[in-house]
Amino acid sequence: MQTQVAIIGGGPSGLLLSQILHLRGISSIVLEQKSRNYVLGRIRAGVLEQGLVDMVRAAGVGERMDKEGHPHSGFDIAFHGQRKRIDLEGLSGGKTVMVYGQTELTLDLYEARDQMGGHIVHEAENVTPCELETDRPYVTYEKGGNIYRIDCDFIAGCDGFHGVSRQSIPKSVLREYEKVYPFGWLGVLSKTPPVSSELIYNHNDRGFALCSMRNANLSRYYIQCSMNERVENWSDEQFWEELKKRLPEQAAQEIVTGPSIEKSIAPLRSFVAEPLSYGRLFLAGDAGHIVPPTGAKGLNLAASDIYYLSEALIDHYKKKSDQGLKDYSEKALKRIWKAMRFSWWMTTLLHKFPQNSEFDNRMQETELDYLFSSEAAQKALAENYVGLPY
Ligand code: FAS
Ligand code: PHB
Repeated sequence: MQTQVAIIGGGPSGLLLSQILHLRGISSIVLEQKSRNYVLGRIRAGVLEQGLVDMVRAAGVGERMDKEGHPHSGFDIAFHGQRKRIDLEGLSGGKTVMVYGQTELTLDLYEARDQMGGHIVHEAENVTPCELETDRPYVTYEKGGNIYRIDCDFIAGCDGFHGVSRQSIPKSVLREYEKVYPFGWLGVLSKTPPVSSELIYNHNDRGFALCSMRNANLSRYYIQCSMNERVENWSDEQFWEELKKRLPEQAAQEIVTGPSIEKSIAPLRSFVAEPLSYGRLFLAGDAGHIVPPTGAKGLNLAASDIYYLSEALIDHYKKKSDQGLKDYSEKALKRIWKAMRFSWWMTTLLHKFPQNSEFDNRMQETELDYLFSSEAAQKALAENYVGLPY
């Protein structure tokens, strides 16, 4: 087979790139190792920055998001009996975020690709990028006992943290930066009304907790747990009991509990790979970086990568200019590192670190006190949370 851009990975990064390229008359084939149901069964991000919302609308995929998504103009931070609202809209000069599940966005993207005749191969096995250093790269994959080859101009590695693309960059070229946090997040999705109309980030002596939602009858809750915790050790009742102990009193009394329809544990890490390009291969999204979900940046960073990469590919085909492709890695990394910093800062601010010294704990409390008392500090939080400019 022949295409202009071979895209490895059928998550939000790969699908959004394929959709944007299609609208500009650039062909692509998406190779996804899992089934579509498996991809759509994953529960992940819930908060979209304005930049991603704008991209989704421009890609012609925003109708359901605008109907079912919820713009949020602030969120609460609870700490030592206090509960402070961070007025995102007021502090960021009018910007808000959109609460709309990544799962829903992925479904919308799949449906748009289907309607426009998008070429997506599911259950593609042993996907292998080849001849990256030449101007005729190709990708092979196996399916149903057959081996296939796709000749292309470029390969987009949108295959997430455990994908094959980053591994295809020679170790002598690749630099990796990583911090693994000494805890994870145990998340529950339940068909219950959210405890609050906005998100509540809770700093508690027992550990961090987050109250989020997907819609008026679908709530998403997380509690910090030890990194070797196992989800089967947590009954729904145990989860709700622990969550209530970490919430402000009123929220703990008002929360509506119910059976979990999804329950999973995510490890927390900060990770960046440099460079994000090698020859004709370009990494985007989790294939190139991972942030702890505290700052709601993972999906939103994938979006800005796709913005830069799609613009660069369009310039190649429409303006015969390769400057965008040459600049892609450096440009994307500038925004990635700033989101990496914010996600690390918010994670350090809100979680219980077992190895912390007494001094470290006092620093954490003082950071929260300063945040609660300084508009300048809240402005800095707000401009990062709504999303730094592309
Ligand atoms: P994805 O990992 O979503 O997609 C990559 C795709 O590539 C997958 O479908 C995978 O099956 C496929 N693939 C992998 N290897 C392949 C191969 N060799 N060949 C072909 N296909 C291959 N972000 C937030 O902002 N907020 C959150 O609350 C949040 N929670 C998260 C919870 C969990 C458990 C995880 C893992 C991530 C979470 N994230 C969150 C981050 C998440 O939303 C990612 O940023 C987002 O999925 C990135 O999208 P992609 O880059 O498309 O990567
Ligand atoms: C979610 O709703 O899944 C969510 C929201 C905000 C975060 C992390 C996760 O910071």
